[in-house]
Amino acid sequence: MQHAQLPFDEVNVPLFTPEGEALLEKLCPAKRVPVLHDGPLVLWDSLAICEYIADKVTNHSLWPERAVDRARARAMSAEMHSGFAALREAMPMNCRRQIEGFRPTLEVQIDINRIVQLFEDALQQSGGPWLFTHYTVADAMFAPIASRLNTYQIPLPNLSQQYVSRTLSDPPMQDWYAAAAAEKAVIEKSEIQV
Ligand SMILES: N[C@@H](CCC(=O)N[C@@H](CS)C(=O)NCC(=O)O)C(=O)O
Repeated sequence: MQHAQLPFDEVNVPLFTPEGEALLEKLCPAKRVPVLHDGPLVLWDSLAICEYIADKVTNHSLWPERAVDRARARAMSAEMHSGFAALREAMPMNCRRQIEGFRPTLEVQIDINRIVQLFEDALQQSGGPWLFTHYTVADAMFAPIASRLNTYQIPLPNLSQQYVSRTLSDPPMQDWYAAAAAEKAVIEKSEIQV
């Protein structure tokens, strides 16, 4: 939404606490985050939220211009949305840590390899700096993956490494990291020990 230059207010939901559960009960029929409230609309899914925001933006497209690129960007976003279960389980997003000595299992390495293939193909075709030249929904969908690759210090080929660095230095991402640094809550099950 920052890339779309749409103003919004944020509600912090402390997940896996009684307070968080009460908030989710009030805010989201699916009892999950993210959830977007826009007037009477309650939108409870990340990809649907991205599509809605992209629909709202007319002169500043959040999807690529060419139909074939839009199709590929949508396939990438959908693959992210429904896939990479092993990586998500083993490498929870954790903005506040750098984890030394993390060793991916075979299943996690297969997810990492697929993500690297997606990044390298898109960046070679577009020439960067974003997956489809300018910032699109695909970059938003992969921002948490870029964060995980950084947190768990996964070695990457050059284009993918540059892309992860670019994502982490993006101003909205920096805001996300600053907000995380200011939080005190810890989700114990997401604190991976190696
Ligand atoms: N399909 C949903 C998945 C959302 C989801 O699983 N959110 C997690 C955090 S990333 C959550 O809210 N977990 C809270 C819980 O399980 O109680 C989306 O992408 O929006």
